[in-house]
Amino acid sequence: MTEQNLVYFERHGDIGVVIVDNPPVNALSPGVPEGIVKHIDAGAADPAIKAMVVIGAGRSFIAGADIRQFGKGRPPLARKPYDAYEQSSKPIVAAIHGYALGGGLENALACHYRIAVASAKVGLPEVLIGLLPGGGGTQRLPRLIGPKAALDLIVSGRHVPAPEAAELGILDRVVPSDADLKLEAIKFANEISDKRPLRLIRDLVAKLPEGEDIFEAKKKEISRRARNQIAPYNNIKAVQAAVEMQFDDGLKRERELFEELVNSNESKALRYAFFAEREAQKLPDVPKGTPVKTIKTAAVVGAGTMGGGIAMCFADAGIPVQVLEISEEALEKGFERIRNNYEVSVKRGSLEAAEMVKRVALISKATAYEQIAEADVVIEAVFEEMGVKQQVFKEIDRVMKPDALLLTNTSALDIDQIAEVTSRPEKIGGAHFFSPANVMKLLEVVKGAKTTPEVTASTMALGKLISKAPAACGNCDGFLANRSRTPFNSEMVIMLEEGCLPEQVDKVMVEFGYPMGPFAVGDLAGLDIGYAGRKRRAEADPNYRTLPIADKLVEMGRLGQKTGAGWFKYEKGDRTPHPDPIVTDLINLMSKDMGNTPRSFTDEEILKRLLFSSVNEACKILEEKISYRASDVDIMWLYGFGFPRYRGGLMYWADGIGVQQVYNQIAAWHQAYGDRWAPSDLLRRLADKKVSFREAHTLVG
Ligand code: T1G
Repeated sequence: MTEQNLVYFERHGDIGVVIVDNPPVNALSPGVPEGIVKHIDAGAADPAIKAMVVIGAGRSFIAGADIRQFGKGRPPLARKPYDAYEQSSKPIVAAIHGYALGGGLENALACHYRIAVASAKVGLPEVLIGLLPGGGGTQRLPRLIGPKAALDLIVSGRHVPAPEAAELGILDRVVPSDADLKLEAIKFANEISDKRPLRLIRDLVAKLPEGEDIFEAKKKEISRRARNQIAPYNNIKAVQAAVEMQFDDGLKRERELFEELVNSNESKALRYAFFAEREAQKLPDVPKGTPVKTIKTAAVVGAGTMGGGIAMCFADAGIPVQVLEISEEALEKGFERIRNNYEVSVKRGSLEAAEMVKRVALISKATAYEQIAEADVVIEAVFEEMGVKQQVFKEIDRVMKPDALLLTNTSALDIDQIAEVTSRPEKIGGAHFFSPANVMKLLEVVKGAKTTPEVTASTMALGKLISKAPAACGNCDGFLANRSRTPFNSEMVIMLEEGCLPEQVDKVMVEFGYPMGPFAVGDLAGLDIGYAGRKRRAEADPNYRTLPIADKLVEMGRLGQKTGAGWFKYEKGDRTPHPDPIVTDLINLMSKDMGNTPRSFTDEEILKRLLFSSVNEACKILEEKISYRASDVDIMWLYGFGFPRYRGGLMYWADGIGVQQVYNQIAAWHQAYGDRWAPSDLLRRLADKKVSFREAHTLVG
């Protein structure tokens, strides 16, 4: 698209309107800033124009710089929009709908006034892609709303709804969401057209609150989640510059701090993850534009931990949801758990009490299948046993309206075996939530053999509707996420047989960036869950590699936090995992009984033994076409297993090491440990042809 039709100008009386039209989100792609400068400068020089409005065409204001352009060595702009706005002799109003994010909000902050519709959101989310606001946002926002409020927005990267933005002082006026924004903005421009002096944020002073070191406090606050990262700290330094320096010096400091980030591995990985999440929406076997089912009401069968969490996802999205349980007692227990979950959020301050009341009111009880018949979607979330699930599906098949989505939350069981007991297998798919369902963002969308593209597309759209990160896969034991994780779960226990200890493994993985170590996670989830899965697989596969140490713990009644002891021991009321000499002795004893001589492990070996085993399994999953592409594996690992986002994802991280090196190491472990380490055929071919994991699907055909 040429500059001409990316940004154009309209006259409305003596108000000039500059319209940015770069679908889908009006990113500041090449030609857009140039077009803005051209029209603003022309309007400022035109005697017939007394004020101007900048507005976005389509569904949004400007959503920020074009993230795809970073790293392409784009020459700096001859003249920036921010300078054009501030040097204009006439007032300029930024009119915001949809989003004003990053460079978009920075454009608005350089204007003289800001008006928005109530449904709009603004923010400086650059830290989420490992950057910082590089268009003056770190210097203007602290001057406009104070350094403390600015620090919160810039370091969190959160989107701020227009009403809150007005309260903070970012917006001068908020109009109803259904108002004609252009008209309102023109009216506002007429009102202020003669107002002088023109107010510029650069002329304000960012005053620190008395007696508070907000910067040290913020560093302390983020220290755990910002481990191993630089962007959050550079954002803090940039805001500090707004307090300590003159505006233009602060801009220079902002630029220096930005340049430190733009080519960092952290930002490249975070930008990769941003696009991987969007790439996951593109399903090669589901044509673009496949009709999706509109979801206005939902039902969940099962009021257990998962069922309750899933119901909360709908309520959080403002969708009425029924929860069906045959027993009143189980239903009440489920509702109690839902209320408790919300109360925890209210206590933590992340949810207003009034909002909790609204959401709880959206969740209703059902004790008979007939009551949920009219729901647009039903999600089965009952006990993980095939017979039980098939019985539920016979019932929902009997009662649900013909065009309802019938989804199962099973984490591993065969979707086709569930679908085959119904009269409409084509309407059935998997919607696998991760525990806790109301918190974890991943939604694994599983296609059965007969699942239609419409059902898959509708389930993916449902995922976005309830603010999840959906990613699709085919049907196999464990689907994509859990199947790719299974070798990791085995390898971590097998290493104990060789002399490693749970606390050493957990330390390595926490230092790598996981919020919790895998053994502590097991204790949190409950060790009996994995035990049942291992028993099922051992029955099905005589060659299944059992994990005697893990089984022994469960047989000793050490199920994890819920019994006060598992891999670690726990003091009453304290979730902190403590190494337990009983477990150390058990490991040493069983390792000796296996004829092993305990040896030491380097941190690198521990990390690669765990992650390479899953990379190899992911290659098998890609080879079997259960997954479309490696970046979907990354989405599963980022959102399902807490893989550190600033490392991009499992396959992105492996690419950082190199396919050949990964292959060589796996081949060596194949020699040392036998078949479980046999390199997948696809991995061998990738190494032979020097193809990256991210391009692996090109060899799958
Ligand atoms: N650059 C390039 N492409 C973008 C983009 C961006 N900033 N934002 C979205 N897209 C693409 C996206 O990949 C997808 O493409 C399509 O638009 C729809 O997006 C100088 C340095 C605005 C909340 O971080 O948060 O400004 O898949 O599916 O769910 O200081 O997009 O269709 O091919 O996400 O409605 C700061 C990033 C940049 C905002 C809309 N801005 N975008 O969500 O749609 S750095 C951001 C979003 C910066 C300055 C600094 C979301 C959204 P495709 P979507 P959505």
